[in-house]
Amino acid sequence: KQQLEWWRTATIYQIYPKSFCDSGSKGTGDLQGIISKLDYLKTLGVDAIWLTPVYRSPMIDNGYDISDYYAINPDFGTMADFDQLLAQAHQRGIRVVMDIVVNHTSTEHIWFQSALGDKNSPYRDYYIWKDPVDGGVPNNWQSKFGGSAWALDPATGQYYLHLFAKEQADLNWENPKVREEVKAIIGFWAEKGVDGFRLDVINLISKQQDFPDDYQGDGRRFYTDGPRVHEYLQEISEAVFRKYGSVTVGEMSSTTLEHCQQYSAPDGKELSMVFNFHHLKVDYPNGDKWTKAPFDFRQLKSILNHWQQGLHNQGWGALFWCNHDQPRVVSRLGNDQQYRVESAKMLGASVHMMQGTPYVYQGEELGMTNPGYDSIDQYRDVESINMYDIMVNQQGKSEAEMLAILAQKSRDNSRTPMQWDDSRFAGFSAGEPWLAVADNYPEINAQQAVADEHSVFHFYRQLIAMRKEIEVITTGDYTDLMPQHDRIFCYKRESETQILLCINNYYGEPVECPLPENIDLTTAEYVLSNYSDVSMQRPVSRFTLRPYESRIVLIH
Ligand code: TEU
Repeated sequence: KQQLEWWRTATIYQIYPKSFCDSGSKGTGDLQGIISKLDYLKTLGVDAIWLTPVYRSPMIDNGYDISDYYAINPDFGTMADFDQLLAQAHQRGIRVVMDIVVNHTSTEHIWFQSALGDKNSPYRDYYIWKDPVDGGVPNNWQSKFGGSAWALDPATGQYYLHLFAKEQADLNWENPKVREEVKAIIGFWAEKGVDGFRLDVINLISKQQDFPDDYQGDGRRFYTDGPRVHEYLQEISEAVFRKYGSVTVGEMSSTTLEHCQQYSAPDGKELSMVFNFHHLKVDYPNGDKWTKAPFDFRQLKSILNHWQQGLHNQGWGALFWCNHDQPRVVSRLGNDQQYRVESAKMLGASVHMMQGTPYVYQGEELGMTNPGYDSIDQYRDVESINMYDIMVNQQGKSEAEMLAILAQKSRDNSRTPMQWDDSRFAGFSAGEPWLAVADNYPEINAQQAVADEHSVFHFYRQLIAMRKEIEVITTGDYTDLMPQHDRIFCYKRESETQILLCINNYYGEPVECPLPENIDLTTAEYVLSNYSDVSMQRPVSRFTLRPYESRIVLIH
């Protein structure tokens, strides 16, 4: 049997350095702070850490606007600090994955600074410039942060494309010099010993070259999974990823299963695995993120099922609920009050027993919650502030309504400082944090969790360990046993030698659970549950699931 690549049985921990740990009193996290927490991560049992960008940046989009790909942002420390982090992680058997943002650069990058205002700059063609149309923007594409996707270069009268903030100018991947620059950047970090790369919105890099108006949407269909994206990825993979044996995960915005089967095909011609976000839009009524709404449970299961079946033996998915762009999952899909611990564990079990590579976002292993901010002054995220301005100041939505939407949907929900202990500022920093700590840090923090064997932390530690011990989790096929049930998510994993059932009540009321009669439980055992009295029981076909109860059954 072919030797499985390490990342097929691994769990990767996402660190948002600005909010992880401050070694001093700046109020923002840094690399030395991460080094000080590597033993905590070793205890959790994660195999790798993914750092969101720590390169030099004006921090308009918290590092996703890079002004120098070869330098560390002094806010986070020095290159010597980075080298120390890499060495200290490797000493503990923890690999390091870096974030590569090459769909766009900061407008403070020297390439853009040279190109701006000078059509003859050797870097002008690194970006996407268009003449005005009817005296205005070249087409009607919208930025994902609100407003037009075009900004004017007054000196030349041309516009440049920015799919995100106007300070994030899209690179022109049609230009082979841009592709050579990208290979050099990734090669520099791979040569230092970085073990892999998370590729930011990498499926947006190929734009349809006639840049047509979009009369059915915001323009994304003319650049998402674009005409040459697979060609570009194969070129970079051939030149760098396969040369260094890097693990790679592509962040695929608004993508399709078919494209993701090609992006993450077992032949390794493009990437190791993909992030897709369809399952995280089931509380976006009509696809609109900026509406307060409950999530659609059946749609959630249908999407998870579609991707599990679609990638089995045809690709490889990242399994995740949380990241630095998403609200805290226990507040979003669970119950962050009466059943916070039970629902956080149940949600963890739901994805960790699937096929793919799980990603744990900092604080998810503690059951950290949304902070519930009640003033726009508490927010820092460029997207949230832009949308507040558009919806309140331009569209006239009430401030109270917009604050309720932000409290549910803002990206800052997951960016609150990591809660380490019950000391001031939750042990995150010795100074006032850049973003307010959630009020519940005295009860919800790592120190308390590590000391409590029934904490979410130790439940996640067991999930991570199970992936290495129970082979069917990695290789088995996937079947949803109750796709129509409106409260239970129950799926089966099956290989030649094992069957595993993952049974989850997604709601706060008890519910009868009728397992299919054809499942033989004679040799079955409960291997994990979020209710401590389950492990001594023998699995049966009919039982009651308590609020947010999760049971994992193994049949040998
Ligand atoms: O995110 C891209 C992306 O699809 C999301 O940002 C989404 O569009 C956004 O959250 C609006 O809902 C990546 C990074 O993860 C994000 O932090 C950056 O802001 C973005 O790219 C631009 O680099």
